[in-house]
Amino acid sequence: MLISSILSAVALLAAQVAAHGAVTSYVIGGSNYPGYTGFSPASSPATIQRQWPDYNPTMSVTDAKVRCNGGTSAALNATIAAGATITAKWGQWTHQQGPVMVWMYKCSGAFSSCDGSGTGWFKIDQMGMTSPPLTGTSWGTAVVYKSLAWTSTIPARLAPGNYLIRHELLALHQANTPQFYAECAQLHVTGSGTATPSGSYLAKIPGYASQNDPGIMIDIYSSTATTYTCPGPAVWS
Ligand SMILES: *[C@@H]1O[C@H](CO)[C@@H](O)[C@H](O)[C@H]1NC(C)=O
Ligand SMILES: [Cu+2]
Repeated sequence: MLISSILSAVALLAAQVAAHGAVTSYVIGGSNYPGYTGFSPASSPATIQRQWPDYNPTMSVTDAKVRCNGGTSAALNATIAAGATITAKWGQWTHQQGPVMVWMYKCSGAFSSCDGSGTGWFKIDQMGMTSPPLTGTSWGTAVVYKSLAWTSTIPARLAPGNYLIRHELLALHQANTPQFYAECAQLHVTGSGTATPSGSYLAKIPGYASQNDPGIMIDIYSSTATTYTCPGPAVWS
């Protein structure tokens, strides 16, 4: 009896750990770029992705870990042309309520000294709820649940340079208990674009919105809202 309750407690814990996820690879121009696998310190081969410690959610928009799930610079970078697509892939993902938000950040120089600090992050893509109810599955994260992938286009007019790309899943399935899942990778963007976002398109991470933002602190089970607004700035495209 005692042993069986311990065993079911262990099984429950394992299920909870398995109930999270992280980006584990990228596809750019038909090439596959493995992401970080295994928990840090790194034992996997060098990647374009900043390493992350575990699948656990970050619970606060002001936690430093929300930026790149704790990752610091990676050894590699991938070249991508402005206007081309990048697909992020998740090894596993289980939540279907909440937005997907894809962000970029222009590094001023080498990736090794690019930490993503300051008000330099901008969104290139996002999907919140496309139709109610809030408890349904018409959400960006439901697309990731079904396909374990998310494809975005690098804006064609974006100026070339070294950029971080950050894929963020915000899971809202627990009332007033937001869960942030974000990983970053290093991209060398090429092309003849000349534009970079400014002003209200830019945010700092952590802290791109208030923890009390209605898109973050929400009880999807008691709210009667029929629309949802993603937290943070508008998409720059
Ligand atoms: C990006 O990777 C290339 C090799 O693919 C390397 O030559 C280059 O130095 C890297 N860029 C940075 C800024 O680390
Ligand atoms: Cu989870």
